Amino acid sequence: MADDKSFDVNMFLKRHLIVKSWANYRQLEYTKSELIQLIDLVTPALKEDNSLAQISPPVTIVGDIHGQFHDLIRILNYNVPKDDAKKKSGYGFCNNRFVFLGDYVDRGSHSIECISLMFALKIIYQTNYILLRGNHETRAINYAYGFREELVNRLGPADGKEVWEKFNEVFAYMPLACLVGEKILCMHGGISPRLNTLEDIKNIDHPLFEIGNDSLAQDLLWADPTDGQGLIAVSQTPAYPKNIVRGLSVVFNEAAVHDTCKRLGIKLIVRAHQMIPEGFKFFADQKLLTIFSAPRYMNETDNHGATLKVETNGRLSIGRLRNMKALHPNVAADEITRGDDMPSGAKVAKKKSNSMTVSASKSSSSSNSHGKGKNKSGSIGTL
Ligand SMILES: [Mn+2]
Repeated sequence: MADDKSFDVNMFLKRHLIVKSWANYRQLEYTKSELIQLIDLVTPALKEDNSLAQISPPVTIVGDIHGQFHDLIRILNYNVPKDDAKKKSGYGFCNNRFVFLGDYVDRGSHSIECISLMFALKIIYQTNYILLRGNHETRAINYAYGFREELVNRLGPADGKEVWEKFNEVFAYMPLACLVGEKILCMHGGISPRLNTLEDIKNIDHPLFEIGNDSLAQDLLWADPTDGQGLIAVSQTPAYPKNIVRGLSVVFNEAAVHDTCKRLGIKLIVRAHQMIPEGFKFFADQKLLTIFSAPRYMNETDNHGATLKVETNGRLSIGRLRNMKALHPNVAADEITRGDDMPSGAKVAKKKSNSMTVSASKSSSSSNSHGKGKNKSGSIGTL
């Protein structure tokens, strides 16, 4: 337990990175005081990113984490050259650049670890880490889906509620979108009929304490591509009908993606927000990519995770995280269908899969592994 009076963010970070055995891993201990000091320190760093953050390649883009702390550590360590890792006492990833697409909390069992580690990295390596806001970094959602409960259980009712309030205050400072190398636009959910220019994102209030209904901010956090079925999806006209699965925001068709890319002068949209069995999925002639980075989501689905690496020369490659443990044997089929994070019409593989395939090759494909045989990456082309 840390000494409350002398919060040291470097020591706090270190505590999250030294895990002797994942087999016996339970959880870190936190005090109200250190979490509040962490939040106070990260607030100005997040504020500086504005509503539309910007970062240059090389950068790794990461999708939903959802309290899966072990998988977050795997992602951070992924593709760190061994020499680099040694030089920096095993934390070779710290100086690498990342854009996280939000949904750090809820669902999984270690939301506090995930968001705390993210904030510590943001404080220490401010310009290397862009932490976008997901729909779970909003009060009504993380009240209901686990984060508040975890804080109350681990800190006690009074401190837990106080820290939960404080976290939700700082979530308002997280940027809603990020421009990577001026050609890739990232957000958690999707595009919007209210997104006409990049200025529209820059003009959103920052901090944003109320997302608002039928707003650009709500669509950036919540929208989904249509599932490819029906007339709307194949229409040549941009369309943004109501998002029935989520009960708010919109879905958008392929024409809407092409139209948005053209108007904003971007080549690719990268978003998260939907569990994808393979960890990633293209839409609209590879103009939109969904990345989901929580393998074996909630220990219920057999999905892989994925990240996207963008190189300085525009080369894109998918890093894939295999799911690791066996499925929980007592999962009923209906338990895996959750409107909140489930794409409509997604096929969920329920059987255990041990094979890794590198797919979605647009050009030549290569694979390499730095993850002790557990992760693989595959080139998917160049911007
Ligand atoms: Mn989401």
